[in-house]
Amino acid sequence: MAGMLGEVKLTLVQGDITEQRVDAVVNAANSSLMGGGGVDGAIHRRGGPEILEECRRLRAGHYGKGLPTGQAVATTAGRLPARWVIHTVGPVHSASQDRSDLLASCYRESLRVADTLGAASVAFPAISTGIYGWPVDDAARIAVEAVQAADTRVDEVRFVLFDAPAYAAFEARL
Ligand code: AR6
Repeated sequence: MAGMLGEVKLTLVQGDITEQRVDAVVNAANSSLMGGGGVDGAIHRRGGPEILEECRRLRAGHYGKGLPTGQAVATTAGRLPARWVIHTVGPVHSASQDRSDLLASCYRESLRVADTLGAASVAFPAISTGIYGWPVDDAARIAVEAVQAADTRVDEVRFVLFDAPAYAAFEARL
């Protein structure tokens, strides 16, 4: 499914983010930037060791304390069919605290980094909806609103949803 969201072409795909032919794929990382499960695991597995090498250099430099939640940083995409991986750290869902703005910030900051790279197409997973426990309906609302509100030169934003319920949640928001 595809449509326009302001000036941005928005595409929904059910599938694996590591297979996307786009300029940049976004990784649902953690602050350590040292890999993990879910999307993060898949990206490092298929992208190969070059990505982790660059993450290590980031940790040795500007990101000595790790990448803060809601921020984003780019590395090579290694062997993936994309040019860059933009790593962002979603918030862990909390029932007692509203962390929505941190989740929106992941989308905003990833698009800002994409602009600095000159990336025209960017694929996002449903950040925070796996291990970090965010209910997918709410995460879809936040993601779509954040992309809609973003001031970006990116032409195409692709949401890549792993399963049918996540796809349906995003479809309902468009
Ligand atoms: N392609 C697209 N979507 C996927 C893929 C894939 N290959 N694999 C899983 N998903 P998660 P989070 C979906 O857990 O919640 C890691 O350990 C998945 O079904 O990857 O932000 C990191 O290192 C879910 O809908 O990310 C962090 O520690 C969505 O992607 C932590 O997990 C996000 O699930 C981040 O947790």
